[in-house]
Amino acid sequence: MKGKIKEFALGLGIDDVGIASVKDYKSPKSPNLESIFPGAKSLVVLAYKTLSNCESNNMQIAMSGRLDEMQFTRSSNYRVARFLEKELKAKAMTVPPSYPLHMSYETKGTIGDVSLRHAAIAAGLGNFGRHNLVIHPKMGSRVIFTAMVTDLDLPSDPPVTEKLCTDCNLCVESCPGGALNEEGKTDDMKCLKNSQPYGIGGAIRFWTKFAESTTEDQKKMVKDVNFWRLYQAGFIGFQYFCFNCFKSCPVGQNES
Ligand code: B12
Repeated sequence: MKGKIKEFALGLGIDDVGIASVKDYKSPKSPNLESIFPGAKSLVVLAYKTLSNCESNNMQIAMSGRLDEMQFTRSSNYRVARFLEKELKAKAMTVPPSYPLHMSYETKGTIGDVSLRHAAIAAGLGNFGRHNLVIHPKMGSRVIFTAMVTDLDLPSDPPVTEKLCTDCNLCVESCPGGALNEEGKTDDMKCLKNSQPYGIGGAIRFWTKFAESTTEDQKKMVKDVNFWRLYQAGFIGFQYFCFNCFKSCPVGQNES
């Protein structure tokens, strides 16, 4: 069964596939999988090597690469889930690769319904590095993940036991916001300020100022580039302006 799933997924051009039994998925901050999918037994996790766009200092090019990847990864996730349902007569639910995210004062939109890093680790696709990203044994840090929850009773793939992070500290040094200074924790707000300057924080600041301004100043505010950038980020979804921790990691960069 696992072989059939992997053969189908790899045939779509997905770089790697791992399978985790729900028993081995341990993400303390995420909701229980049973609350999402009663009777869930396994996770199928797909790994994709990202393009070199993230290296560009041109943020339109960098983000456009991510959008290409997200389009391919989302459609691949759907196709694998359909394969499970149609060919293997399983029940499968895809999980959000990025958004929608649960919005609440407690989580501030920083906790996914399924943690893809914890799922990837449980599925034998790598382990955490100093940047709190999952490093894949061959592809390194420049991987993104999608996954689906299924009712197929499948055993987990073997975990990656060797340490993949080389402790070079380049990710920590290259973070403009100091978001990685504390080991084992990403300071989300410090990261967000730099990586998504036109995200929710920027939108709240803009609209608060807008509400307090005169009609004349409001007219000026919507003709300002700050508003145009917020507008663009709004329809893109999340527009990243920083990929430093992701691109600075040297692990696996000599492999294709
Ligand atoms: C919300 C979110 C964010 C938020 C909050 C991040 C966070 N603290 O989790 C912000 C906006 C800051 C963010 C930033 C980025 N993100 Co993000 N993000 C997510 C999302 C949607 C949910 C993450 C989540 O649920 N976190 C909450 C819980 C699960 O995390 P946690 O238990 O607190 O664990 C944290 C630490 O405790 C630590 N940790 C936990 N256990 C252990 C154990 C050990 C041994 C160690 C060392 C660390 C460690 O790691 C976590 C980081 O803070 C996921 C997609 C998904 N659904 O999983 C993508 C995801 C995690 N992001 C991803 C990426 C690529 C990024 C960025 C590089 C952005 C970019 N430009 O591409 C940065 C990297 C920031 C970083 N170095 O941590 C990828 C990671 C791929 C990978 N190779 O690991 C994911 C999986 C998206 C995907 N589809 O692939 N992200």
